[in-house]
Amino acid sequence: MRKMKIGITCYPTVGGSGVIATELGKMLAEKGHEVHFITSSTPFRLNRLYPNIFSHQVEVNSYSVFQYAPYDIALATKIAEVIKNEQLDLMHVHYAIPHAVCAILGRAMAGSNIGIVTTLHGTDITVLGSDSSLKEAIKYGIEKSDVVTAVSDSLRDQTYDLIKPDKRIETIYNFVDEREYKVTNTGSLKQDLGIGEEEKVLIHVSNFRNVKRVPDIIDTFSRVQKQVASKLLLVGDGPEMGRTVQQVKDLGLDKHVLFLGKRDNLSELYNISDIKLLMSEKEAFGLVLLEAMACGVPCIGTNIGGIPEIIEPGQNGYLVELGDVEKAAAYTIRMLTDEKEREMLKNGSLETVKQRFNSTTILEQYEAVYERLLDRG
Ligand code: GMT
Repeated sequence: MRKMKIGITCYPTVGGSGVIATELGKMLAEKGHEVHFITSSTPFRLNRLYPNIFSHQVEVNSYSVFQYAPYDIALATKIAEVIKNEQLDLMHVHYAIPHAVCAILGRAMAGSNIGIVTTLHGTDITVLGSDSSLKEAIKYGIEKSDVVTAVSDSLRDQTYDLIKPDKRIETIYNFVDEREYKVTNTGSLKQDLGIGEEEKVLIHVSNFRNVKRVPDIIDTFSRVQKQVASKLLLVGDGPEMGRTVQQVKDLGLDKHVLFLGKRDNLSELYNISDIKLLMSEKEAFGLVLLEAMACGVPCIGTNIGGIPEIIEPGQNGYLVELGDVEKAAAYTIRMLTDEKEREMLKNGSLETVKQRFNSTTILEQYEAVYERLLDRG
């Protein structure tokens, strides 16, 4: 395998796309490639010094003459600068807009012909794709990229339906860093969080946006709690948090729901959990499902987007239709009370990650894409 100089642009803050871009960069660097992150701030998972990873920060200045700071132009300029100064072999950008469009502009500014790989993660297609002020830019970003990947077949198909690009899109699934997400002993964590040894633990992790349908999580838990002594861990924060707190109060669940906010130690939290819930109305993939499964936690999710490409009913969890909290509660209660089934689903979850979403295989798929681009000359 040739050693390459790879530029990566993503949203560096918390979020699945930022996690995947950063973990990919770290693993590529571990394999000897030189990785240049070109982002608005240092990616949050880039938490230590890596000798062959470089972070180039985009400076966005505000000017009183402009109503909005020109982030996209500043990013394109930075990409051009890094392509030239570092002699990059290719750019891998996450999100069609603005990142693919910025990379295309940056490449032109640099007078270069390096390959651009664009990975679609969901929101750019399923939410922004129906915004007429952005649709043409998304299509342009996709069509002018050299290779376009989507994180699930569902997202690939939705992109064809919504954007209708004249471009082949290939699916490369997300992955987890198995060194971080694994079955571990968490010592007294359950006790430290005030959870009784005999109590079961449900977990939901998200950015509490509308699309995550957090009220369905609470409604499901409220049904479960009546029958099984249990606690619900809510991890993350976002625009729907206020409403969630109110709903928990209204249902008298205050003592049973733990609001943990944004956390880094997700692996430990999964390791004290029995079931993971994800009831979204839009979800291109659902990286949090993989992270949970890698820690041996079976999942219940909606039959939406990429979720059915991860959850195999009866193998590693169950699927329910959007909003079907009755069914979600029934499955949860069964899984929590039937030790044998839970053990079987736990093993199934670990197997899913190992067989279909392991980092070695996914990394090789990205490297094969990069090789193809370099061979093109
Ligand atoms: O889910 C979010 O709101 C965050 C968003 C992001 O940009 O990080 O997540 C998207 O990309 C993740 C990584 O590929 C996927 O696991 C999520 O399913 C996807 N979110 C949506 O499609 C809503």
